[in-house]
Amino acid sequence: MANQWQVRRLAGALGAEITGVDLTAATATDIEQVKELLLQHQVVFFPGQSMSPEQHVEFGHNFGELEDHPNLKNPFTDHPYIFELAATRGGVADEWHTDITFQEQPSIMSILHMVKCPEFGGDTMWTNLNQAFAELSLPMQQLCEGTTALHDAAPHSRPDQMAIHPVVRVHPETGAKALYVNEHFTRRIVEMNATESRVVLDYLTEWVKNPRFTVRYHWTPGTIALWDNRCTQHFVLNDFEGERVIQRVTVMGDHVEAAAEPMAQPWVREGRKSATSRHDRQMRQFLRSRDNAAEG
Ligand SMILES: O=C(O)CCC(=O)C(=O)O
Repeated sequence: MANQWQVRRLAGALGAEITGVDLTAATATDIEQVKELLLQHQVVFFPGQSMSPEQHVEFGHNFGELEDHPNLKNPFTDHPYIFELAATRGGVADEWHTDITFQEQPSIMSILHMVKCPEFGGDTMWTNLNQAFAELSLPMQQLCEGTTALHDAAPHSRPDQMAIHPVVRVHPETGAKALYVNEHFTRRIVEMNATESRVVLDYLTEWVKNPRFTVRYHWTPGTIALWDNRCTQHFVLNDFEGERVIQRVTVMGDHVEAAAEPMAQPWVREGRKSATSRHDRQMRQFLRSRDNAAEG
């Protein structure tokens, strides 16, 4: 590395802390280096940056198209492209997730500015979804590669916002396969019946939490973190008193590439409707609207 950056790896699975750089003065070469470090470590932290919202957004533009949060409103800051969470307004993301997977083209990466945080508690964890996939048994890998899953925005009271993505995706830059289901937004394995889907999804969304796949970061105010949504999930520890405020810019436009074709058609319940048909209603509605849209 030609410059004076210090890179400290934080865990076996993923994560690095980087010092010796001022991101508000980043050159094109610096940005390329940040991108390389992100591919290598999946989540990177730059403490002591303290960007203004304008600087944060400007920095974000180096990585692609930005988008405001589609559903959630900011508590304090009124800035296009900044998404803000404050603990006093219920803004603690304490369920494992990848950002915005209920959209057809979800987020490529997110850039978080830790504005205010408690002295202790409120750490965030990330998990490496490439490793989570690689360490599944071969039969389980094959099952996952041959299936797709329905995601929705029910946590934002918008279950009508849905997308289907492969359960295993291929990273467009590294080529690595990632397990792409999360407990916050993923509802149903499309090719399985509701009971099977529940069991498999419960298993996979627990599996990704294996501590060996994770890194846990303790924040200081002014830290900038970047994470790759194509191969990670994250989770905030809700174990603190007082205020914690984050601002995020979100780089959009991800094209989710499947590792393989689905091994079966979407599951359709045979026979007459019954009390249990309700478990299939949401998926049926989504498939119908998708088919109608395809027919024009
Ligand atoms: O507050 C954090 O540390 C992470 C926030 C989060 O989960 C998100 O921006 O999606």
